[in-house]
Amino acid sequence: METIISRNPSTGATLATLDKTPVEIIPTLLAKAREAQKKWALISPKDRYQYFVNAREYILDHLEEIAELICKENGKPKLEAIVNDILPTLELMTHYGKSAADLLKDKPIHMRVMKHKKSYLQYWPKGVIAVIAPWNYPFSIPMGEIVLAMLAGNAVLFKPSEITPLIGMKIFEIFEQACFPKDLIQVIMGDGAQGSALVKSKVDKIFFTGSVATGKRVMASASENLTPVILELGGKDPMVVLEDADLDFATSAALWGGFSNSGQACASVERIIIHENIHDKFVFLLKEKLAKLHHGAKPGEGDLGVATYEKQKAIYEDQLKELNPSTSTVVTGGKFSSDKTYLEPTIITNPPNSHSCPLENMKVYTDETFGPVVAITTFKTISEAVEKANHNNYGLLASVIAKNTAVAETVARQIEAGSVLINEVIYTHGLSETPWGGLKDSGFGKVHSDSGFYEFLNVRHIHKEAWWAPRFKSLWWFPYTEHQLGMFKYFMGFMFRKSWTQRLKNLPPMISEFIQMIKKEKRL
Ligand code: TXE
Repeated sequence: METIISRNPSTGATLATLDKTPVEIIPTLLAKAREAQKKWALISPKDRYQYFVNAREYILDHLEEIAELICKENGKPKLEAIVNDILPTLELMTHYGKSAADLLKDKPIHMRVMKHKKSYLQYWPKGVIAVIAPWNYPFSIPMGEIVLAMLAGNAVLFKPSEITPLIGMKIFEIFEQACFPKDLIQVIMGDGAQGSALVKSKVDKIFFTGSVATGKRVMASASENLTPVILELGGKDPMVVLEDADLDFATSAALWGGFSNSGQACASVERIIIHENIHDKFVFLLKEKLAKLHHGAKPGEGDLGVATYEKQKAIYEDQLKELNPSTSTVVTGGKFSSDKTYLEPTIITNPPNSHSCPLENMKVYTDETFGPVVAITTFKTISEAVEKANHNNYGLLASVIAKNTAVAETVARQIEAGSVLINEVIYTHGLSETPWGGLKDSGFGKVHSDSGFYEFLNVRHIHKEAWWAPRFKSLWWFPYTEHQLGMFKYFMGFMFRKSWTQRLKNLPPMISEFIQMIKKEKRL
């Protein structure tokens, strides 16, 4: 049997060797999931929530163990494992566990004209959802989708990243220990081969988080079965710092935005676009604060983690080798640690007094780094800041830092991104109620929020007579006649003319045509 190896990125040590799921059994897993889903869909949302209460208890009882596993397999500090991965998952289980019943209720549609009819929307689960997850937030990203999928009444086939398979197994174990019905969630262990087979397997919807290149492959392959997809891809997220910004606040925001999770977040601050008058002071302060952060001696300790995925290092090398002193200044960092487990946190900026902004033509400024690197450039006017923020293929998240929040908001409202945070960075993926998802190369569709919840549901429009309305044959049914045609022409004049006098003029002939139509023509 083929295997994948889980490694500790801080030490390189092998943590476990796991069997890959043979691709030929994926149809069987899907069939089992379908059976489990049918029964699960019959359980009320309130009763489904009780399962999540059990899952929450299990997570809290095993908090240390889960957090340590995340640190060991992903290489992030323990505080990040607890605060960024586990805490948002507990809140999501709670918020949507409680609100699912309301969200799943039928929703009436108010109609302007057809008052004698009633319309409403009825929601029902999609069926079996494929969740294909990355390694950077190996707990909170897949949990965000698995939890909502199951609360909405679906079963899940979950493929964790091959870089963090043990955390994938732990997620499965949580639901197993919380006594969720058998086969409601199943794990498919493996890499691109298993991911690709899952995409082709006729699941009912695919939630993919990962790189742009793989996202495009997933979408192309899903089109064979017309399987709907949600793509959560990368980012090159800008932070715009306006001239009035408090520099202590702004640099602390940039520090956490750029270097938490070792910069391995699609929402990391990778570009800083700062007013030229405050650039030098900002860079000085940011460097000073960065020097105070440290890597832990053991996995989970310290402020900074390591590079989770070996292959990311080649991207860092490629982007850094393009830099030279005439085009860009490496303020700090730019080298790998002696044991090569991480890139030193790196600040890059334009050379002093550079007005041509050459940095903006370089990969470190245009392409996703997904590492502990921030690239700084300056602006003179607000429109220039907006233009620079938008001059990128990605559009996931952006931040605006300023004292005057009204001005910050005018900037925010012009930035091409799925979320723009004013005086905040990154963190809204951790909120249950707010939507997450980008545009341009960052993908499409929303996760989290009520919009994200409805992504897991089919919607059926039911149309019927109002309880008080007499039943009659609709006026546009056969046969087609002169009086019928006349009546509809006057009806349009009555409904849509600009002036009320004109409208009222259409009323008598409309009624007359209607009476003649009813009296003289036998409706079929
Ligand atoms: O992603 P991949 P990787 C981006 C970021 C980073 C890059 C590398 O740009 O540099 O991804 O991460 C599975 N059909 N983000 O290489 O390869 C794969 O096994 C179906 C952004 O891990 O796209 C894994 O489970 N699935 C992101 C998942 O897809 C396939 C977070 C992602 O793998 C597949 C992480 C295929 N053909 C990385 N091939 C974010 N937006 O948060 C692979 N997979």
